[in-house]
Amino acid sequence: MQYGYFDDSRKEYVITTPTTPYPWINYLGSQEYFSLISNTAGGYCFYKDAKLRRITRYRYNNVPLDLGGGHYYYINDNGDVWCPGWAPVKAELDRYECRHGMGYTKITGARGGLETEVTYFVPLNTNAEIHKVVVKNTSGQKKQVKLFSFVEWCLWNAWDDMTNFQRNYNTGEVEIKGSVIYHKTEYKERRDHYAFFSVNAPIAGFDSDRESFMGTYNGFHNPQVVFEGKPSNSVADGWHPIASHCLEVQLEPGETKEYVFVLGYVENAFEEKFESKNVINKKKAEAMIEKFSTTAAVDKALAELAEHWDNLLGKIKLEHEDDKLNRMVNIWNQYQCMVTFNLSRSASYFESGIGRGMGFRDSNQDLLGFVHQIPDRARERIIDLASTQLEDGGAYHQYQPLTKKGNDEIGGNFNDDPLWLVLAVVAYIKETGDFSILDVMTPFDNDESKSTPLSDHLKRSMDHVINNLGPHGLPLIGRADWNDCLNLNCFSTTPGESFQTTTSKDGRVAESVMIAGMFCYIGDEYVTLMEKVGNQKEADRIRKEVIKMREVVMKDGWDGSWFLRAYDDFGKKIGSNENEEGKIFIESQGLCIMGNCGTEDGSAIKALDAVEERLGTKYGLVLQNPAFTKYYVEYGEISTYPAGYKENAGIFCHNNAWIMCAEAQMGRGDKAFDYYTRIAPAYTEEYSEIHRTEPYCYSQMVAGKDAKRHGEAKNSWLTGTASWNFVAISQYILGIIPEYDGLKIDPSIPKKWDGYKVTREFRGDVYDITIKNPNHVSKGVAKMIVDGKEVQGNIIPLAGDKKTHKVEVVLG
Ligand code: BGC
Ligand code: IFM
Repeated sequence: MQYGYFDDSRKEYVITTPTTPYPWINYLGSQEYFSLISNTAGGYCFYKDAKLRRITRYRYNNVPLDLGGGHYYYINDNGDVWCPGWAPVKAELDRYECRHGMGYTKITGARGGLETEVTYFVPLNTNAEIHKVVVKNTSGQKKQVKLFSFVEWCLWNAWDDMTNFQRNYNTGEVEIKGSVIYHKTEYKERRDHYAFFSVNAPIAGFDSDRESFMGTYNGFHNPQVVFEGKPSNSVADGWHPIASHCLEVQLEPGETKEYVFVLGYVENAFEEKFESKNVINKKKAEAMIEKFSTTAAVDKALAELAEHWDNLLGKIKLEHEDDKLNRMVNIWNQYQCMVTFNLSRSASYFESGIGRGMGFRDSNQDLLGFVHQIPDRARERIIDLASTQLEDGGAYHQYQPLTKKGNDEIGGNFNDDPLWLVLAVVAYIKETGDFSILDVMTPFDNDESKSTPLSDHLKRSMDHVINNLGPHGLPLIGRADWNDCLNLNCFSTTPGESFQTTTSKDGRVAESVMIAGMFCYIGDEYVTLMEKVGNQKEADRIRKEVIKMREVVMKDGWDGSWFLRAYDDFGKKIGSNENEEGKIFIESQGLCIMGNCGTEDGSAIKALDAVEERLGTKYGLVLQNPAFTKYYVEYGEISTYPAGYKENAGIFCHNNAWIMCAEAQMGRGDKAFDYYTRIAPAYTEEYSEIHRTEPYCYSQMVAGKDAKRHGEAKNSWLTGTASWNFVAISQYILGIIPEYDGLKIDPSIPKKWDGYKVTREFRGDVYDITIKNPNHVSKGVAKMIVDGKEVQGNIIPLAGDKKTHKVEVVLG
C-alpha cells in the first residue's frame, strides 16, 4: 500500500495522508542551521550541533507519536480550530498534502472553505528557517480567521534541557519587539547567541509563555489561547518560553494572503559579546528579517535553493526505462548521501541528537556517496577525520563536530576504522585528481606538533592492520570491526551478568576475517595509489602483505562453502558450518570477494550462492543465519538482540550493498540488481504498510526473517546504507567508475536490459554516455567510441576541456 507518490519532475515525494505508517520526515538546511520536519509539521531545529545548540524543543519517545514539538500553525475559523499539517489538533481535513522536496517541505491543509499552505525551508547561507504561509479563501463568503504560529524554545543544551529542571525552570527569558519574539535565555552570561521568531505583518497579539498559551493541563492539541481565539500577550519568566504570533486574517471570497515567518539564530562576533549586559544586539536579526520581508524575496531564495540542488544532483544523471531506478539514482539516494554528510549519525527520528558525534568509519564511508557532489567539503572532512587518528594508526572511534576532538569515552580499538580512511582518500583523489591532499600536514590526535603528511596517515592505517595480527595471521578484531555488536574480546565478570568489552589488546586474540577482506580490497587500492605517486617501494611492500593475507584468508578464513566471519578470543570459529547458530555472516562474504579472495577458483561464487540460500529474503539479505536465540557472552552485544533484529540477523541494508558489489564484480548483474531492488526505497514504496519508514530514503535495518515483524524497517536516514548503495548502483552495477586517469565504464547489469544513458560530470568535463546491450549480456565492454573515435579498453581518456563529450559503449 502507498501513502503518496513520487513527483520526479519536482524532485518531491508527495504524501497524501497525514497518517503515514510512521512520521515521514525531511531535512532543511545543509550548512549551519538544520531543521527536521515531519509530514505533520513535527520536528525541531538546531545550529551546527544538535546537542549543544538546540533551538527548539522536541520530546523523543513521546505519546502520541510525533507530538513532541514542532513548527506548528493553528487556525481558528469562527470557533473551528484546525491545523494545516493536521497535527497537533488533528481535526479532519478536506484536503491534505505534504511535499517533501530537496531541502524544503510544503504542507497544505484545507478545511471549511479555507486552504492554508506552509512552505518550510532554510535559504542558502542563512541561519534561519522560513515559513511561507499562504491562506486562501475558497468559500463563497467573506472570512475573518485567526492564524496562530507556534514554536517552543529549547534552552540550548538539549541534554540539560530535558534533565536539569531545578535550574532551567528559572532561566527562560524572552523579549518582544513589534512582530518579533526574541529568545534570550542564557544571554546574560554568554552573550554570544540568541534566537528569534518573526512575521512580516502586524500582529493582533502574541504569547511567549507556554502555560499561558496552552493552559496548565492542556497539550499542543488544545491550546487555550487558540481555542479562545485570543492571544494573552504573555511574557515568559522562567518555565517554558515559546513563541506564538496571532494574526487576524480577513479574506474576501477567492482572496489569498501571504505571510513570511522567520525562525532564526544569531551568533554574535567575539567583540559583540562584551558590548552589552542583557540587551541583545538585534541588528543581525533585523537584517535577516528585512532580507526576507517580502514573498518575492522568499520565492527567490527558494528558487536559488532549487538551483543549488539541481547542481549538486546534476553531476550524475541516469536515463533508464525503470523510473524507480531513475529516481533513486538521480534524486533520493544522492539526497540522502548529502544528509548523512551533514548530520552523520546525530539527529533523526531514531537518533536523538544528544548521543553520538561523528563516527570515524561512518564518516569515511559516507564520503563515498557525496564526494562527487561536494569535493571541497569532502577534502575538509578527510583532514578533520585524519586529524583524530592516533600515532599508531588506530583512530578515535568518534569525534565531536564542534570541537573536532576525539571522544575519549569511546576510545579507539575498533580495528577496521583506520582502513576506511584509506578508502575515502582514494575515492577523493579518483574523483578530483587532486593528489596534493596527500601532502597536507595533518596532526595526530589533533596535536599540531605531531603532524605528518596525510600519505603517512594512510601508511600508518595499513600498518595498524599489519602490526595487529592474531594467531592465524588474520587481523585482530579489537573491540569490534564494522559490526559494532560482534564483541569477541568479551568477558563476563559474573556469570549471567552483562558483558564488558576490553578496550585494549590485553593479550586478547579474536581475529576478523572481515578486516582481512577489507585489507585485501583496500590494500589493492593503496598499492595502486602508491604506484601512481611513484612510491614503488611502498607499493611493493603492501602488495606482498595483501598477497599473504589472501593466502591466510583462503587457508584459515574459508569454511568450505563460504568465508568464516572471525575467530573468537578462545580460537573458536565464528560464522562456520560447525556453529549451531550464526553459521554464516554476510560481511566477510562481501568484503573478501571485493578483496579478490577466492575469485579465481570458484570459491567466491560458492559463497555468493550460500548467501542467497541462507541469508536471502524478499526484503533483503539478513546479516547472519541462523539467528542467535540465546545470549552468548563470548560474542557480546550481537546475541543480546532478539532474533531478526539489528546485528542479530536483521537485514542490515548497509552490508547488502557489499553483496551487490561482489555479485557485480563476479559478473552476475542479474543477482546484483535483484538485491538492489529488494531494499531500494522506491521499490519498497508499494508495501509501505509493512516497511513503515519513508519510501524515499534507506533505513539502517529491516526486520529479518526470524523477526515477528519481518519486513518492517527502523532507523531511517542516517546510515552508511546511503553511500554504499550509491556506490553499488552507480559504480558496480551501472558501471560508471571514477579512476585516476579517467572514467572507467564497466557495467554489470541484468541481461534483459537493452541499455541506458548516463550523463556524468567528471573533473569539469561532461560525458554523455550511451550504453547499449544488443547481445543481452551482463558484463563486458566490446566497443567504446568517444567523440566518434574508437578507444581501446574501457577508460574514457580525460578530455580536460570543460566540454561535453559523447561516449557510446556497446556491451558484448
Ligand atoms: C547498536 C549498533 C550501533 C552501536 C553504536 C549498538 O548498540 O546496536 O547498531 O552501531 O550501538 O555505538
Ligand atoms: O558499522 C556500524 C556503524 O558504525 C554504526 N551503525 C551500525 C553499524 C554496524 O554495527
